[in-house]
Amino acid sequence: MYLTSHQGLGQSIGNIIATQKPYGVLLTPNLHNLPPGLHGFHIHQIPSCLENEIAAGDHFDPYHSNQHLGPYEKGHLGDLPVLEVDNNGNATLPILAPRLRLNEIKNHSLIIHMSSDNYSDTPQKLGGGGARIACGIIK
Ligand SMILES: [Cu+2]
Ligand SMILES: [Zn+2]
Repeated sequence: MYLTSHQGLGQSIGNIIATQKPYGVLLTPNLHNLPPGLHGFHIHQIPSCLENEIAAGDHFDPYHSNQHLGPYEKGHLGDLPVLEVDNNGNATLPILAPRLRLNEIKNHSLIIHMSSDNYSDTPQKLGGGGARIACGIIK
């Protein structure tokens, strides 16, 4: 995963390991240098972090739900549980994405947003996460 930069990929902040479990995909982060607190965390369509991460496109939505409803409803398949960053700027708590299979998330991107995610399109679209602060490609 890399911080946002206008010049392309910014500073590396660590990685996230994805593993298939009986109950979904477990994402285990080993990330540093992030703002403490909860952050919106999604799989985006396009495997690119360029153009200040705008190139990553919209939330992964292979079934065209056109709705941001979070990880436990039938909206965007790329809607993940929020990412928790501790007071030292590290994220290490594993996150279970119960609707995903490992083979369908490859060749997309992972994005961390500045603000949290209320798993809804109201009062703000896409959970209200705002700016994209970090990005990585799922390989
Ligand atoms: Cu996102
Ligand atoms: Zn979404």
